[in-house]
Amino acid sequence: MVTVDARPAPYTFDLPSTALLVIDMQRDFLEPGGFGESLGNDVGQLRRTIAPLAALLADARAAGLTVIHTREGHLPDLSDCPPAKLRRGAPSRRIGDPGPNGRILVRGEYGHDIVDEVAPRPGEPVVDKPGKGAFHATDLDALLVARGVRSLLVTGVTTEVCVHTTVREANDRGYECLVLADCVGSYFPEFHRVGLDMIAAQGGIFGWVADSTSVRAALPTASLPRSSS
Ligand code: C5J
Repeated sequence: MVTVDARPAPYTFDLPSTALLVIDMQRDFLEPGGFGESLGNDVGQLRRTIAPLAALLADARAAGLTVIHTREGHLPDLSDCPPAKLRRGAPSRRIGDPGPNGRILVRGEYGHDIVDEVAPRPGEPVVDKPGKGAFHATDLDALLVARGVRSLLVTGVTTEVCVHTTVREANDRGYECLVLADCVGSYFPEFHRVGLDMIAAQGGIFGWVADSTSVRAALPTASLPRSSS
């Protein structure tokens, strides 16, 4: 068993029943010309997650941890995109519209794929999801059950949307989620801070929060100095 410092209390997990979940680290959210920018967001806000997540991925892979990626997006005919989602707001480009990285938030397009720095390795499942939550209309739960996973180290974007929705879904399904504060990001620094507080408040109502350095130091293949726990 591995124990790391976390809010609101230390978080304990064992490697065989733990997965590193990497949520929606897609060009559509992190690079100019995609879905995030079309909504008026400064995509630069999310890029600080890339370096710590790449370092965590390297240590997690070396430790043999299960790594699972997700991508938010829709079929080319948009048949899996609820009209309410398609019509919402006043973006400069809507889902399915052409953009510099291909059609916005459409599967198979360049913008829909994961940024190079944290790209999936062969054998790592990539779960395509039409919604904000990674359990909705996907086989993520079956995939985790098949691997005996009970604990999730949660990373990706954005803190208050797809990360939060997924953590809430996971919590209701009995998974214990540790959200890694430096590896999740929001276009809104205040939403990021409060989003993390909401997870850890009330005795950890949805889960735990820690920095990735705590996890990396505790892994058996640590490239950081081992923690005392
Ligand atoms: C959003 C996401 N923000 N991955 N998606 O629409 O958080």
